[in-house]
Amino acid sequence: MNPAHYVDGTFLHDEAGAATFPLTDPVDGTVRGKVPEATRETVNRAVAAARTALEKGWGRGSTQERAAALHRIADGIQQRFAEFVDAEVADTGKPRDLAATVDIPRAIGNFRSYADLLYGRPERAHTTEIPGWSTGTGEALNYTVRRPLGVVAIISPWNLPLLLLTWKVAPALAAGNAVVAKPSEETPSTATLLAEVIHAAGLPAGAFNLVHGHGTDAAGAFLTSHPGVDAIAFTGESATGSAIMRGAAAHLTPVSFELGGKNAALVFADADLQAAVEGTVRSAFTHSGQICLCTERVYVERPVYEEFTAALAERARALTGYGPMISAAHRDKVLSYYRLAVEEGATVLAGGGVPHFGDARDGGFHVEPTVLTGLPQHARTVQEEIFGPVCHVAPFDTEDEAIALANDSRYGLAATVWTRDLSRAHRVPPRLENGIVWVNCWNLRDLRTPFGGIKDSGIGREGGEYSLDFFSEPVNVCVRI
Ligand code: NAD
Ligand code: 6OD
Repeated sequence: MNPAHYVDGTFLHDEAGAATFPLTDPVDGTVRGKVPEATRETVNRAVAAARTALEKGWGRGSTQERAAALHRIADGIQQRFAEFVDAEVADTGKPRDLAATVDIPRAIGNFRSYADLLYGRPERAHTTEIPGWSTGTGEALNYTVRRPLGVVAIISPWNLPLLLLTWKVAPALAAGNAVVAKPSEETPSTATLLAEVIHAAGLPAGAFNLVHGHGTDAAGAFLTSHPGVDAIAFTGESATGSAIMRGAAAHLTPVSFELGGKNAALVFADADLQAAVEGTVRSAFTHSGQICLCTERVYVERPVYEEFTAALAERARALTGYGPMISAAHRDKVLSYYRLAVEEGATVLAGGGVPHFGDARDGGFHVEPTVLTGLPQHARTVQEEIFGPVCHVAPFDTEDEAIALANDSRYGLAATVWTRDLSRAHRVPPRLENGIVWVNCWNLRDLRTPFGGIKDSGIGREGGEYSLDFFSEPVNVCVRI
């Protein structure tokens, strides 16, 4: 498929003279399509269409109407499930079962969970009455209503393209905003299918708009620095977050940021070691490490360090069927860290290079699942986000030391704790400087829980009411009695 912009209820195919860029298959490196590059004019049209949709009443309807619309979108994705899976696999090269069991079902779940949240709400959501007390002249009844922010820009990355796009689009629409979305230039296909589904679901023209293109000095920057945008929800690299913030500063546009991570796993000697090894195989190597929640630093209590490390390396060497890096550029970045690790003194226990398949995949962007040991805590390989199938394992001696090592990072997204000690399981998580801590599991998600990071890993929280809070503004109404 050749992706198209969707602006003001219309798909813009093959605009005369419009620039395009190639869509590459990361599995074998072949070019499989072309993507239109949105101009500033196209972005302006999308923002104007979103504003007009609001002026015509989108967002002022009942919560029940919007909930029903979200369910129709979820139904539409469900009906075209196989197409969505095909498109996600084609863009990312990720294993088919991952797209079919995580990405696309979660996208459906994103719409359904926000629809369900809306059903329970009164028409004037979040109404809180505070009767009987006032600093002024007489009694008053205070209550709070929430109103949508207006036109919101949504910028999403390539690693979980539909999951992370819908994770923002669903609550933004649920709260009554009009959306202009820009997916990653690497993964435009499921976003285009989503626009088709939203079109078929009967949302008014302009309530949802989609523009394709690059970020820097292109569609992403045109959108996030646009004076007509009332809020920005972004997932991607921390450095990109800084760039977006600079562009947004001129208009004081509020931001919600989900950024990078360098997530730690702490394996205590009392843990179920087999579960910890299997859990770390999942947390380090799922989607070839291209999930912001993936573990790149593992700290293991010394008595079980050798046994754990040997078992992890053996499992990593035995992995098959893994997908590629998203692009040649990202493959090269990950390989540069594999080389840097060796220069910094690492011992490579598994992987460390490029696999050879003897088929078309040798033209693609694969790297080997890699396990490293022997680096000091300050090594760049231990401190910088690599975003590939690689983790470094180091020993620790005490609980305090483990916590200090985990916290020694500019990032603070997620951590995993492996222990069978009930007290430790509750004692350690609050001391970890992260937005999310999993105990004896990884990436187990309840969509109503707060999701996000601290330090350089983000600003704000997503999920359930947290997203609805970001995408709406509380208004105090004070009625004199
Ligand atoms: P990226 O920052 O390169 O790109 C993300 C999006 O931002 C893309 O759509 C891109 O076109 C756009 N963009 C780039 N520069 C821009 C600019 N100057 N102005 C506006 N938009 C711009 O990230 P990526 O490489 O697509 O994704 C990988 C990164 O995302 C990793 O750092 C990963 O940790 C992070 N991530 C974080 C989370 C989270 O929830 N915390 C989730 C997924 C990915
Ligand atoms: O599961 C989620 O809600 C979520 N935001 C996952 C993010 C993964 C990052 O790559």
